[in-house]
Amino acid sequence: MERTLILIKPDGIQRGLVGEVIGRLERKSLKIVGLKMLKIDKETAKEHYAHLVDKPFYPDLEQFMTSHPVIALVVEGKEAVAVVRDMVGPTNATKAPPGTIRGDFSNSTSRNIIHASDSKEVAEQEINRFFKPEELFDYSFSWSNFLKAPDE
Ligand code: IDP
Ligand code: MG
Repeated sequence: MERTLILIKPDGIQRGLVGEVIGRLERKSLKIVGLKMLKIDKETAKEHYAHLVDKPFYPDLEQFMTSHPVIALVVEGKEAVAVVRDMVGPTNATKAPPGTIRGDFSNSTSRNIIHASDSKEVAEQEINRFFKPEELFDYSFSWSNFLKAPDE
């Protein structure tokens, strides 16, 4: 099973879309194996967005991503990296198709609700960047055990 890292960015939290985003991931049969709220420090932002530090919009991106909390999630499932990227849609939300998270909820390139790892290799690095091993959970539920649970 594959794992990928998701960040619900400050605009997603501010606009009340945390439940919507997590609900979509759950309904796609992606399993939440890690979840927390955190504030990203500038050093971590530079590492996470290393491919963008020379861009003119980087100062705004760093300021935005480090001035407010984000929600970080690790989800697990079949082809999770590609499946989640498809659910997220393209970076420029103005061009993102309806049905994608960015397409449905944003009309902006910089304030586009969500981050998701873009390859398996990057997913592994990003999961390690934001989660300690003990913050990730390996679990499964058995329906028959639920039925056996004592109610009184
Ligand atoms: P991604 O989030 O779709 O993977 P990246 O190219 O990795 O896209 O860019 C990371 C983030 O940087 C974007 O989600 C967006 O918030 C911001 N960003 C990327 N390109 C631009 C731009 O041209 N203008 C403003 N912000 C940008
Ligand atoms: Mg990216």
